[in-house]
Amino acid sequence: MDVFDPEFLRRMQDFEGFWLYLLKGALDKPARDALGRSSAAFVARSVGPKVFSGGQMTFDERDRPAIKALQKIGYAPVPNVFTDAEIEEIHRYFQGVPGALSGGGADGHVLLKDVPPNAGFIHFHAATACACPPIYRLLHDERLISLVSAYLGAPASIGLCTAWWSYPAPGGAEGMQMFHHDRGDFRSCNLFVYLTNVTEGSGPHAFVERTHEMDVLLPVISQRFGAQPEIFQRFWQWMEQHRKTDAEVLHLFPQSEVKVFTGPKGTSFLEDTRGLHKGTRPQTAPRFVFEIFFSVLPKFNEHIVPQRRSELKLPAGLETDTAKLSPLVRYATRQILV
Ligand SMILES: O=C(O)CCC(=O)C(=O)O
Ligand SMILES: [Fe+2]
Repeated sequence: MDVFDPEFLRRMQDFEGFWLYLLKGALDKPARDALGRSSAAFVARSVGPKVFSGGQMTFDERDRPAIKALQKIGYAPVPNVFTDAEIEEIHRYFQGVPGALSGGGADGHVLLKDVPPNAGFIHFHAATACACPPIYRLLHDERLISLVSAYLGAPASIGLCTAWWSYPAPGGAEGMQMFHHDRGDFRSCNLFVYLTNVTEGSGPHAFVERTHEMDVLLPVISQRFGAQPEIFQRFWQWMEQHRKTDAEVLHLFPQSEVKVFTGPKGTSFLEDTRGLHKGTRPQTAPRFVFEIFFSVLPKFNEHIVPQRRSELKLPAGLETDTAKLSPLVRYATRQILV
C-alpha cells in the first residue's frame, strides 16, 4: 500500500480496508446501524428503479407478518423453503462434493464420508452450494428476495450461500457456537434451513430477541437498566464484544427472550444476525444446516468467484440464461452467479 500515491484511498482496494475497519472495529452499534440505514436508502434510490417492477418495491402480502416480526423481534419463521424430496436431494448432492473441515484441530478438504471423528465442522462453500439444484432454485426465488428486500429497505444482495454439518465432537463450544453478533454488513438478514431434525441436543440455533437493531434494543435496555447508569453503560460496552458466554447472556436477558429454534428437517427461519445468536454445540447428534446471507452492500471481506450459470449442470426447468431472469433476481444473485 503506497500512501504517497495520489490515488491512495481512491483505489477500491484501499477503500475496502477503510470500510472493513468501520464495519469490524471503529464504529459502535448506533453508528453501524445508522450507516446501515443510510446505505439502504442509497441503494434503494440508485438500484431500486432499475430492479423493482414499476420502480416500486413490492412484496407478497402473505409475507407482511414475517417482515413485521423481523423488524420487531429480529427473526421470523417462514414456511419450509424445501420439500422433503428436495432435502433428500440436497443430502445426496453434498455426499459427492468436498467440504472444508474445521474445529477440533481438523483442516483440509474432504468428502463427507472421510470426516475425521475429531472434526467440529465441515463447510460447503457458495460455489459448491449454488450448483445444487434445489438450492439454485431457492436462490432465484423472487418472493423470498422481495421479502428480504422489504425488510432491508433496499434490493437485497446475496453475499453467501453455504451449508455445513456441526458435530458433537469432544471439547467445548467453538467460534459461532458461542453467542456473538455478525458483522457481515451494516444491514443484513439470513435465511437458515435445518436439513436434519434439530432437538435441544442436536445443536439448535439460538437468538436473543430484540438485540438486532438499535431502535428496538435501546428502549428495552433503557427500561431494564436505565435507572442504573453504571450497568446501563457497561451493557453497551459488553454488546460490542464479539463473543459472549451463555452465563453473561442469561445474566442480562431472561430465558424467555432467548429463542431456541428446534424443529424437524425443513424448518426455515429468517433472522437478523446483527443480533446476538449462536449455533449451540451439538451433544447427541450432528446437525446439517443451510444458510443464505442477504445484505445491502456487497460482502467486502470475502471475494467469491461467481459461477457461470451456463456452465452448471442443472436439470431442465431451472432458468440458466442470466438475461432472462427478472432484474431483481439477477441483481440479488450477481455476486455468486453470472
Ligand atoms: O450454526 C448456527 O446456528 C449459527 C451460525 C452463525 O452464527 C451464523 O451463520 O452467523
Ligand atoms: Fe453468526
